[in-house]
Amino acid sequence: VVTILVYIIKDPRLSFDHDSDVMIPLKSRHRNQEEYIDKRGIHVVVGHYMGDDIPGRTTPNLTQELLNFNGFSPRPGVGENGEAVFIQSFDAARMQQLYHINKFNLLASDRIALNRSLPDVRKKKCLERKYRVETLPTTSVIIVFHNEAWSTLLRTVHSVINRSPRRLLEEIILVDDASQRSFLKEPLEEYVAKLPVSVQVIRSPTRTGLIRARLLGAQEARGAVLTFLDAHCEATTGWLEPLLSRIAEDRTRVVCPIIDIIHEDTFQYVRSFELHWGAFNWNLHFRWYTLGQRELQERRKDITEAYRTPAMAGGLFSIHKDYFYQIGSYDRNMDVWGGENLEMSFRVWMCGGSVEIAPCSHVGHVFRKSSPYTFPGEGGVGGVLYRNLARVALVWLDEWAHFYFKMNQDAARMRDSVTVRDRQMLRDRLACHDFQWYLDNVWPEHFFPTKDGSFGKLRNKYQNKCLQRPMGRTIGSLQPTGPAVLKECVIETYPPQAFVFSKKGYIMTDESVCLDAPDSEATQEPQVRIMACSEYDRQKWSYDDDTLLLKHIKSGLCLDLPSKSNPDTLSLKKCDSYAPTQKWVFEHVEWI
Ligand code: LR7
Ligand code: MN
Repeated sequence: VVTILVYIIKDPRLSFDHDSDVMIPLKSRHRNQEEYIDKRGIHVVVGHYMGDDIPGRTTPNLTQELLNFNGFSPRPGVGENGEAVFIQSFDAARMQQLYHINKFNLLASDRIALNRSLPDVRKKKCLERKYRVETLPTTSVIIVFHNEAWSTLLRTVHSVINRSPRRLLEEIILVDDASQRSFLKEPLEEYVAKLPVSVQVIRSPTRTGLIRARLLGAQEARGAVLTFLDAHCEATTGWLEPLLSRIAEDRTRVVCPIIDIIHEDTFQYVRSFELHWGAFNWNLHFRWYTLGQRELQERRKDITEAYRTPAMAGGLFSIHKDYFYQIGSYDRNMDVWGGENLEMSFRVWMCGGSVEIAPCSHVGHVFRKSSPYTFPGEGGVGGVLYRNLARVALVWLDEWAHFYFKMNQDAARMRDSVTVRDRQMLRDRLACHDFQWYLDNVWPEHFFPTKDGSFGKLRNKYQNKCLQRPMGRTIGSLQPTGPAVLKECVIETYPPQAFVFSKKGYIMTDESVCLDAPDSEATQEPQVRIMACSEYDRQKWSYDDDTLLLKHIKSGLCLDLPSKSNPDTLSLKKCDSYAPTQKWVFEHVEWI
């Protein structure tokens, strides 16, 4: 369950670093918890409480009373300026108990003011940009939620009210997707009635999922633009103008902010990277990857300019209301969670619009490692998610739908249980481009097989084993990089042993990792590894069908078995067409 729901998440450069506060580290009693005495002499416990990991606490003790308890009690100064909140050891048990409710540190969130201050994380250049507010369209901010915490939901609302020009903020629409918490009923309505901006609460009588909940909200919206946010966000200064001004220039743009990180343990506001865009892997799971070459070039000219992205994360974006309906709103047959972000990204791109990121707009989001709510529907979380993704594939992926189902047994099982006629008709009606066009034009850096590259296994003739990429991409880790190793060939389609040999000479596989070796000048014995695809020459290879040699173009050396001095990874040696260890067979795998 956990891995399915994981999105980016941690770039080591971003991970929360509290070393600077540490005076005396202490040995913690729990695996996922750090304790120390800080500079002020206070005993600090930093929880990384991932619920079930805590020994002796496999079943969270969540009583109805606890779930309905709104413990919100802010303490002056806590978390101001986006700073981290530390919970002291005498509150650790409470923190642990509350963590399970929303899968973030609720106790920390409840101690932070609803209108806390945040740093202005924008690049200096962004401050020089002037927007003519009177010329921008108004927006309705739509926030859907299911059993959200009081403090995170209302901090989202307050941050929007406090940091949006009043003229532009038509209203806020809260859509309650059948929450069961009593404080989200009348108390919420009473609270929002006193706010200086119109805030409506719309209730779905039954659990409908975030996709249909957003449609309910959109239906009531009066603003010219719809701006969607998750229910645990914080908007920073100047967030709205960059989004609306792009849409004012061109209604067919769907614009996302930079999504910063609100740390799930400390609620620290952590600025996120700007050199990434959104895309997806062979499982159709959303990923952040390094920006494409074209966009990197463009950004050198002006770092404040919005840039294109192949896909959006899904939760935070603005879209013109008329365009939202013109382009087919959402697929209302998608349930609960997942897939709608790629569905909308493909649809918008392929049917004439664009999806982009405005780097001067920053909004924080609480990223969690697991989901706190149920996934009603057959098959639980997997069933729901893969039914949604099967719909995406069947409507938008053309030949690659076949590839998708081949690589993903979970999705393949759902294939026959979904009907997508209405969405296919929409695609016809809008006369959209095909997926080939999308790959060529929107995401030329992709690592999917195409008709003019080869796709298959790379078998070493001497050892009779196959190249395999490093495994796993566990929670918080980045792309699966590491040594290039040979493993027993798996007969069936096995994604870790499937490689695309592109026309440009890259040998790449899922998660955008490539066979890589440094230039010969760089080291005595060049190391072959699987690294993030970079489009550098060091990742270019050429294969000779006759000699079966696989040559690293930059060094002029050939791929060989590991050497004695470096037994853990493949090596490059002087090319020798008589050397049996240098013979590679590229075994074609059918993907269409
Ligand atoms: O049944 C549900 N009903 C709901 O109203 C399930 C969820 N929801 C609400 C929920 O309370 C929350 O406000 O929908 C919102 C999104 O749910 P999350 O916060 O559990 O989702 P997420 O942040 O894990 O997931 C990302 O992908 C989702 C795929 O369906 C949605 O597009 C989310 O909006 C999206 N979030 C973001 O894009 C924030 C940045 C994440 C990244 C990368
Ligand atoms: Mn979210």
